Amino acid sequence: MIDKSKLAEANAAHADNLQHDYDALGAHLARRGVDIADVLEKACEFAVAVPSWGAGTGGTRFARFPGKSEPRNIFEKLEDCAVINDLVCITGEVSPHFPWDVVEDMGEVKAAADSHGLTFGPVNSNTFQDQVGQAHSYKYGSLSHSDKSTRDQAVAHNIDCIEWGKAIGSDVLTVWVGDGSNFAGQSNFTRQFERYLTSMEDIYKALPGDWRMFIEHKMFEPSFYSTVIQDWGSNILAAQHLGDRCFSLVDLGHHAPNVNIEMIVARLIQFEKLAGFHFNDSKYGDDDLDSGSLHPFQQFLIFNELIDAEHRGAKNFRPEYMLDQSHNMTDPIESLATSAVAVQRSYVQALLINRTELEGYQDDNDAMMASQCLKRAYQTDVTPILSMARFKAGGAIDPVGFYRSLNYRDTLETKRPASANPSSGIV
Ligand code: PSV
Ligand code: MN
Ligand code: MN
Repeated sequence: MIDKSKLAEANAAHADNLQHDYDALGAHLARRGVDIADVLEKACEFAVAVPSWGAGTGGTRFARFPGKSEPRNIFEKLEDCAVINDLVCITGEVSPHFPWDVVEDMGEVKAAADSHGLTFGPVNSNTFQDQVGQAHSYKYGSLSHSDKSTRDQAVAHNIDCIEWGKAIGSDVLTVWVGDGSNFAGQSNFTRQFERYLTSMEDIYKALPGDWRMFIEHKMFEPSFYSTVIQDWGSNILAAQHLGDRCFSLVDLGHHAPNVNIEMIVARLIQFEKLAGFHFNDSKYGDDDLDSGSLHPFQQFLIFNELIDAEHRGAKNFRPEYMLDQSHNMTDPIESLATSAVAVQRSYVQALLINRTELEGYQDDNDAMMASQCLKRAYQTDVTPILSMARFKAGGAIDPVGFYRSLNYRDTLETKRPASANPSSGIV
């Protein structure tokens, strides 16, 4: 999507400084016994998927302020996702949301992605919204609804998602439902969860043998008193109930403030149920702010757990990384590119933790040194490694600066006239 000669020219202006900074960091890390080349290699292998719906300008329940030249359909979303990947080279996978991203011939969607060098990650179902012409409303729930016909409709939609997913080469179905209640006494918690599990059993049965199913928990919203899969407890119970190919997905924004998310991650890994992540940041709850924009230390601590699991050779450990953000104030391309790098940054910082030393401090109950051991990795500015990884992969040393120089949105203004409700569904 972007002009390679312009990119080469822009990179040339930064290349000498980058090499200088990279060499200086390399010398510093060498004194700590770390070979920067090994870290660079791992940084280059890192990947995080982008959500198709994140390419559109989001909104709140109060208003939506449409962005200039925002994508109006899956093909235009893929164009923007291709730009992001051209800039940062770690977002080659796109996670679609259905039915927002459904077209008559899903083969065309696959072909479009192929033409951009993109592939598809987990597919997401949507039974938190009514679609035009649907027979039964989800106002009072979907997979856990008291009415069987409504539950069946929600199950059928998830099975459709698997079919659409097959057509585009996905092998994961992520299920998040908004089911819950707003009044004490409105729903019987146990019967509601039983109905949810029965519906999920039907979906699980329809899963192809090489597919996995991810369940996403969320504490509140759209329901404000109770939510069926409100936390990792209900999530892992459901995943364990459903079977070996069902896992629990952690969306960083779906917990109460101050919850120890890294510890939840450790538990899910220990019991072989970690599906992966929807990365974003949050101050209050599901704010869908840019990843690492508020709590980069928390994100680093999560990667500490992930790298620890990798080191220990944890069983059934194959986490999928994905962003899930809603951009109301920034250009989604800039936010998604920046967030992808912020997640990669946490990963690279966590690679620098001296695990042998850390274990020693933990065994000796040396709280201060254990904390300093983590902080030493966290406080290392790994920017030169991240920039070098992009440069080597053919991306931009300065992604946002270069993107701005393209005036991308201006060039698309006639091709993509403003639309009040793009198919991201987020209004
Ligand atoms: C719900 O808040 C959520 O995080 C789920 O992942 C949805 O699929 C996504 O947002 C988009 O609405
Ligand atoms: Mn999510
Ligand atoms: Mn969310």
